[in-house]
Amino acid sequence: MNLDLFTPDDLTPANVRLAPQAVVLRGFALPDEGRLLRELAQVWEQAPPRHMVTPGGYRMSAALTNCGTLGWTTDERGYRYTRHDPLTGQPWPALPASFMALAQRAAQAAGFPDFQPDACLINRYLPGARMSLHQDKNERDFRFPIASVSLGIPAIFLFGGMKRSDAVQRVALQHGDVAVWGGADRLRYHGVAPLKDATHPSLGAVRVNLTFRRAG
Ligand code: MD3
Ligand code: FE
Repeated sequence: MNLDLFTPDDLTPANVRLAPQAVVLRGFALPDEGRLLRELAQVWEQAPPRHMVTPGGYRMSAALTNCGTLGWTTDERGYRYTRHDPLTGQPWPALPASFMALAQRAAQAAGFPDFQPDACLINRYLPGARMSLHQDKNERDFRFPIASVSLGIPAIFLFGGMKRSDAVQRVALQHGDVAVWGGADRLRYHGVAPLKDATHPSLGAVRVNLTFRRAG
C-alpha cells in the first residue's frame, strides 16, 4: 500500500476566497502568535475589554476594546470612533508594532498594498457569545480594506451580501487565520455564530478577533 496517497507533504490548509475581494489566509498569523499575545495582554491592561451597549439598548455579548489612534465605541447615543477610551478618559493604547506589521503584510498578500490602519478593534468572545449580521460603515473612506485576525477557540464566520436578507456563507475561522476584504466586498453584511464550548491551549475558553481599519 502506498501510504503517500494518504499523507500529502503539504499539510497547510488552503486559503479561501469568499468573494472577488475577500479572502481568508489560513494560519497567516501563526508565526507571530507569541508576540501578538504578549502585546495583547499589555493592551488589555491599559484598556480592559468591556461589554458595550448598542443604540438599540442591547448589551453586546462580545467584550471589546481598541488600540490605535482611533477606537470604535457604542452607547445609547450611537456608534462612533473616539480618540479616548470612555472608560478611563485616556487615549487608546498605541497600535503595537507586531499588530501593525501583521495587518500590513496580510493586506499586501490579499492584494491591498499601502494599508495604513489607524484603528484596531479587539473583540473578546466567550462560549455562547456572538455578533449579529451588520456592515462596518463607521469609517470615513470605504476604499480602504479591513483585515481581521482570529485567535483562540474557533468560530463560524457568517459572510453575507450587500443586503441583510442575502444568503450567507458559513466559514470556520481558526486560531491564526487572517481575513482581508475590501473594494466591492467592503460593505458586505457579516457576523459570528454563537461560539461553541472549546478550549485553546494558549488562550483557554476564549476567542479574540483583532479588526484593523483605516477609520479616519
Ligand atoms: C466583513 N468582527 O468587529 S471580522 C467587527 O470575528 C466584526 O469579531 C467579527 O465583524 C469578529 O465588526 C468578524 C471578520 C470579517 C471577515 C470577512 C469580512 C469581516 C468581514 C468580509 C466582508 C465584510
Ligand atoms: Fe464587522
